[in-house]
Amino acid sequence: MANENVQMWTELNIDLKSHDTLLNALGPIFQEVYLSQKNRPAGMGFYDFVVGDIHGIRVKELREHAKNGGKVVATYCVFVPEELVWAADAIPVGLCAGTQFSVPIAEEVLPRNTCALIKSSFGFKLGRVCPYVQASHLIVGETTCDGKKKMFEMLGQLQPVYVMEVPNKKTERSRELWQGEVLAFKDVIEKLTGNKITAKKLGEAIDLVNQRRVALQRLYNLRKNRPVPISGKDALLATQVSFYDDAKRDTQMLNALCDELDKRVAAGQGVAPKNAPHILISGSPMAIPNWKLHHIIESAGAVVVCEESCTGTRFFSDLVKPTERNLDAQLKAIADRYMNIHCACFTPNDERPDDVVRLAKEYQADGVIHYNLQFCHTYANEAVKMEKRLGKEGIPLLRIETDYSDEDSGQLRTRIEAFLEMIRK
Ligand code: BJ8
Repeated sequence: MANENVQMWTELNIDLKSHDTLLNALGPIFQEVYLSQKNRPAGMGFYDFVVGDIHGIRVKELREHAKNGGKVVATYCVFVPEELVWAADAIPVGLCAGTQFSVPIAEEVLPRNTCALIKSSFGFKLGRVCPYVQASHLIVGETTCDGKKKMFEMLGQLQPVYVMEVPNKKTERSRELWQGEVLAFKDVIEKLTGNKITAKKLGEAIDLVNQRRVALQRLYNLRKNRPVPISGKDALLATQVSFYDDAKRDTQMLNALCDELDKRVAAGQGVAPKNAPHILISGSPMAIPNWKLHHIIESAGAVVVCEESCTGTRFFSDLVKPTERNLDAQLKAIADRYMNIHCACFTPNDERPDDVVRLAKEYQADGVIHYNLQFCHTYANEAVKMEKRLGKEGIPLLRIETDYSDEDSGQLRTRIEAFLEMIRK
């Protein structure tokens, strides 16, 4: 198997030496952050397996698909409507870029004062260490932030890239622009795959993705219980895996995990005492293996019960509304659903603080930690607004700005412990 993988990675033009270093570093981190947890749901065994074989079976499945004439479409943002990809019999893969490993590689080209997510993404391609990037036939970018926009220009010199224009406002004119973008994306995918997207295929794809969203909603709803039946780290991992696993299998595994959590809740069984502080994290997405903040919070005795982020509620809260099976109505429903993602790239974006207040109440969070990646101006700015808004609501907030390195871990730990001490009173 290991040899099979090496052969596959070689065919994908992976830098094997560098890739070995990456995988060898991941094992001990996963052991420390995940496998050391006590009283985990048995259903997490699947996710442990997925991480243990992170560049193995799934990449092999994508390769098989490609050998049979199928296409793989990689994305970096939850704005890209994956339904259109599935409907053309292609496979979408949400690329993760949560490791410091690829940051120095990117810094040889990109300005250092670029957010870690962008640097990590670009470093994966430049360093040829990610088989998912290498296995994809098209990378779909978006214009959500300036750093990404310019990075996609450079990425386009190394691999085929298509960029969707995400509007910055939520006006009627912006909605029209976005509908046009969704339509244009349909054409791009049809051209790439040679497959026509029909109303029947699109209807099936909408159902497929909606079912996964419903399963994630179920998982998150279970986190509203006290004691909470699953750690924030485990829930985050299950969400992160949803970005690149097969959607049908992923839905099944999520529902199996939720069945187990239902029983835990009925038995009053949790991963932390009832009085452990419950924390809501709001802000930038956390891609595998960015588990830093959750690990610090949960090592300090609190539990993360919700993430208002694109690796959290923004990924699955809204479904594509059911429509009659006709392409125009379906494409409009898709465009509407995606325009409702309250990313900080929008101005104004008052819906996001509203969401955080609502979620903090729904999840009975004792405090909110606003997390933004260093050099991400949109989320850093919204942190200021969030602080004012939550202050008015009497919800304690801690603002954290960090990157993927471990350099500030000690300092973060001290600040988080002090915050937990304050909300415990
Ligand atoms: S919809 S949050 S996934 S853009 S952290 S790269 S914004 S400088 S990640 Fe995002 Fe889509 Fe929005 Fe979600 Fe830029 Fe900020 Fe970096 Fe960011």
